[in-house]
Amino acid sequence: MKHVLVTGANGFVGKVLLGQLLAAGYRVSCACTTPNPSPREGVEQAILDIRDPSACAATLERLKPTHIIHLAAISHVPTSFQDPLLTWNTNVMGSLNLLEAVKQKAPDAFVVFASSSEVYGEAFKAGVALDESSPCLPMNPYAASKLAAELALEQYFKQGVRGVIARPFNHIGSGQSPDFVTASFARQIARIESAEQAPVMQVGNLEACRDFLDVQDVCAAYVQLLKLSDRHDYPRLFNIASGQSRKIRDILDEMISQSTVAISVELDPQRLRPSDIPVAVGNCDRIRNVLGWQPTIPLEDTLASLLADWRSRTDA
Ligand code: A2R
Repeated sequence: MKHVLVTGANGFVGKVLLGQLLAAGYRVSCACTTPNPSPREGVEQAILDIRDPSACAATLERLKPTHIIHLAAISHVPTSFQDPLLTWNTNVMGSLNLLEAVKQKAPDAFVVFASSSEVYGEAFKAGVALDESSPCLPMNPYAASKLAAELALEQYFKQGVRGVIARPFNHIGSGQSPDFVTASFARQIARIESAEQAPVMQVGNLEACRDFLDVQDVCAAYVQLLKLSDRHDYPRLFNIASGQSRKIRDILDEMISQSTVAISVELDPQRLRPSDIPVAVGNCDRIRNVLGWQPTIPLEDTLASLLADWRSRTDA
């Protein structure tokens, strides 16, 4: 039976991915820095800090996964500016520790590495949908660390490790931290509707355009990428994108239109990123052609469920 180990399983993506892997019939194990307070039935847990090489080796030796989806990372761009050492240690050295452990303890395991569309950085200034052959010009420590991890991974691929690199574009959905834009909007709307916040929405750059995907669609892509392990020949790198660019102002308008109260908007300079790019959009032809994957969830539905999630929370 195929046995998938998910690192970073307690994170935003990991929680959704575990459900999809179980539904697809995989045996699933998860590696997390702390025990999951509500563990899923049938999922084995390993406590693992990927910055610890011997712990990575011991985990892989014990679990012997056939597949690994490596999500564990410092994933928040502002955090990568505040704590670059933590970011590089986790995203680069942590990935290297895991790959060394794969090489030694589970050499046949197939690795799906969750990189990021952020690696394209300055290349987005061309204003066109970028494909996997576009230049990578990272504009922040997070993006640079993901690109460095990709380079390391490619060396392991050359030495016989099997796997692929995924570059997901902006994925959103229930459970995402309000440090990210759509979750921040949803949280504020929920708080305004319950009179916990004045009816003024604090926003950052609304003019930026981004390629948004539902996290469920991104996880479906990861699950499909696992199937490449049955093939001998496959591309090593895949964009996971919708191919559509949406202005953040339009997303805000859509979410406010779904609100039950009148809301005004105020610019918060602290929410502006130091090196923002006006338009980021991805070309997803490769994953569509190779695996038949395409996004299935309309953005409006994702935004509605995001809002419903924040309205239902007592800790918003
Ligand atoms: O900090 P924790 O305990 O919540 O765990 C986070 C985990 N993580 C680590 N795991 C093992 N060893 C470490 N040193 C370590 N540092 C962080 O990675 C968390 O559960 C997970 C990342 O989750 P999120 O920040 O929610 O990221 P998200 O959105 O789920 O993204 C998944 C992946 C990341 O690699 C992104 O860079 C990529 O997709 O695009």
